Amino acid sequence: LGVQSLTPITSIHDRIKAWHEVSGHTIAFENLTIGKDFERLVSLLRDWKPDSIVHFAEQRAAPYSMKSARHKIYTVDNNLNATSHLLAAMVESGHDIHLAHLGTMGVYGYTTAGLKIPEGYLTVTVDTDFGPTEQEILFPPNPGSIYHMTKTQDALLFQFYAKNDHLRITDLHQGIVWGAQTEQTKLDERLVNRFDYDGDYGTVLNRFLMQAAVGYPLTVHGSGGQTRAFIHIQDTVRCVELALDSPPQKGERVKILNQMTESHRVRDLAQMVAGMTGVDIANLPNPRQEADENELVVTNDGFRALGLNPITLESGLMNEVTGIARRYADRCDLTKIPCVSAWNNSRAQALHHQS
Ligand code: USQ
Repeated sequence: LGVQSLTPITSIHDRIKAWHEVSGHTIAFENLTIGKDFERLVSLLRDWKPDSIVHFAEQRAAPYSMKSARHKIYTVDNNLNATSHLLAAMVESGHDIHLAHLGTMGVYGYTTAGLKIPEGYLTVTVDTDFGPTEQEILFPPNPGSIYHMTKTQDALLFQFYAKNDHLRITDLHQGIVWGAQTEQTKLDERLVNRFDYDGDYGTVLNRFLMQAAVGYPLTVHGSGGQTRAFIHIQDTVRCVELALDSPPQKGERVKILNQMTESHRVRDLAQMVAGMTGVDIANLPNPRQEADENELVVTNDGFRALGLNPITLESGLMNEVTGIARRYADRCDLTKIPCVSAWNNSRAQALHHQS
């Protein structure tokens, strides 16, 4: 993409060294491509006998996945092969390992469902010849991008392996992450997180906070009536920890947890950031094929019951993000801010007419 994280990211070796210096803990590192190096992956699992695996090994950006045919195909190949290899390797290793996978709230779609989005499963009543019967099904998948679609397909792989091999699997349906630092990354500058601000990898609230820091009008797509689920990055790591501490039992169905703490409309976020900083708001043609306006009410009872005490939007934490953005503003390439990956031809034409 010709763009880098706003924050400078040191090599993995320097990061591991920094973590050892501040915490005394040692993190081992093996460089292999999940989805390609199957035999090495199996050996790794056999040698390490892990209690748990946290699976983050997927292309994670919706706009990137929609950039061109090549990007669509890459995203499907990369994401589905990673999950498929990992599950097959877990069986092959012969160890009882708990898998926690980073999924997405986007598997549910954002059409106003008229109901509170449950945690993965939906109870439905089906009319049969013998009268109505109740069933629990996976919430109907409704992805809005190729990236989100790969996560809905991951869900089927999980269902199969949990049923057939009794693998223990937790799928974390995460909302949009915002914030820049966790308690751990704050300990040393070399541990700072990536901060993607570009139109493909940047996510909406962090982009708005960064745009405010450099005086760039906030890039609201359409009316900004899109409602989405959000979570602060500190809560992301807390949720992963809670999920690992409460794995499903062998033979249990896939455990699905909604990893989000609050829902907001894009235009409300823009107004909040503009109110805090005085930056202008620009309503732009939407490059995405998505509803202009939607409601979104989500259950997160699973994590609440496990002890999550949600961090919600507040100006102190938002100022922390703008502070970081200001600090590294000289690394920003303003030409990379616009979202230019269009979902289809008509969206591309609308972008073209505007520019
Ligand atoms: N949007 C704007 N202006 C921008 C950027 C985005 O109005 O400058 C709008 C988008 O059109 C969309 C919403 O904000 O309606 C969210 O976009 P996003 O880029 O923040 O989030 P999204 O593409 O949905 O994907 C991100 C992560 C992905 C994660 C997902 C969680 O990249 O890894 O799975 O959030 S969720 O959205 O809940 O599915």
